[in-house]
This record gives sequence, structure tokens and C-alpha cells, in this order.
Amino acid sequence: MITFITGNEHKVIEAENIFKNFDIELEHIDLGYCEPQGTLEDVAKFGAKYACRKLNKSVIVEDAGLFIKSLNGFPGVYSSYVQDTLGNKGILKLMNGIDDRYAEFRSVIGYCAPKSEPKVFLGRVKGQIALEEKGNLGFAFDPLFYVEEEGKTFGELTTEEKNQFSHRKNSLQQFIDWYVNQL
Ligand code: ITT
Ligand code: NA
Repeated sequence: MITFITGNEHKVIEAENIFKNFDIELEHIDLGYCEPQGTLEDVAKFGAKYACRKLNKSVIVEDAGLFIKSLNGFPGVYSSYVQDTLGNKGILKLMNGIDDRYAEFRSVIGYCAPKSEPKVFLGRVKGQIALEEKGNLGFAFDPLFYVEEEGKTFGELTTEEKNQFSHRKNSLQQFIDWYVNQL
């Protein structure tokens, strides 16, 4: 069994939906830990090791962010803070008049097992910052994140649809491939 440490219910729903296709049992605990300042990888490694040692269980944590090219990667590692302060409206204001709207979501899964060191798995997905928020099916930045191939924002995709190709799907799939292989 693997324990997913997160305070974000939406992540849990997406992860459960991905794990159900594999023979891996997932439980969820909201441990609440202090995140160090650093890259997504640093945060995921730290969190996984901390939770693993604390619970003496195999755990995964995830650190994610939205990286906007024309803003030099902002909000990036500050995504959580920016979502709670500027919000999507604030991002749209920053993007006002900017033509290059390329952005990507990144998700880093940190995994740690008792007596081992943590490992990380990076997933990404490419998109554009939409001109306005669209859809209410997702969470946080989802209504802003437009995917050309779908002709829709993440906010307009169901969990099933988002899970076909999202940053979280990509990082979790890499983790699962590795995990299943080392069993
Ligand atoms: P944890 O407890 O797992 O850390 P969190 O919500 O703080 O949950 P992150 O730090 O990984 O998650 O995420 C940074 C921000 O990016 C935060 O505001 C998230 O809501 C947002 N975010 C992460 N994944 C997202 C997704 O798939 N769609 C939209 N927004 C997302
Ligand atoms: Na977080």
C-alpha cells in the first residue's frame, strides 16, 4: 500500500482515478508539513522523506506548479501562494496584452520507502493561458489552462479526460512504471 500525503482533495480524486487501473492500493493522509523553499524536486524530496520517516510507511507527495513562459516561469514554485493571493483574475491581468501565452503545468511526485532515500518523478503538460477563465470542472488554475489539441481548458475537462494526459497523470505514470518494475 502507498500513502498519498496531500491537503488537496482534488489531487486525491485524480490520483485515485489513475491508481485504480493498477493493482496498487492508495490511502490518503493530510499530514501538513512545512515546505522548504526550493525547486519542485527539492520540496517533493523533502516532503516524501519527512512523511515516510514520521509514519514509517511508503509514501508519495506531490509538488506542482504553473510555469508561464512570458513571465519567466512565474508563478512556478510560488503557485500555491499566487493562487491564494492574485488568483486567476490576477494572472489574467499580468498577461494582459501579452501575445506569447505558452505555459506548462509541472508535477513532481516524491516517493520514499522506509530505510530508503526519496526518488522523484517529473510530469509536464503544455498549454496556453486562456484569454478568460472557462469551465468549472477542475480546480485552481484549471479554468485558465487551455489545451489546443482539446480545444478546451482543463476547467472544461472531466477528471477522466484530464487524467488522459495531465502533468499529474504523467508524473504518476512514471512513478507507477518504476514502482511496478522494482516489486
Ligand atoms: P499539497 O497539500 O499536495 O501540497 P497544494 O494544493 O498546496 O497541495 P501544490 O503546492 O502542489 O498543491 O500546488 C501549487 C498550486 O498549484 C496550488 O494552488 C494548486 O491548487 C495548483 N495546482 C496544482 N495542480 C493543479 C492542477 O492540476 N490544476 C490546477 N491547479 C493546480
Ligand atoms: Na503545497
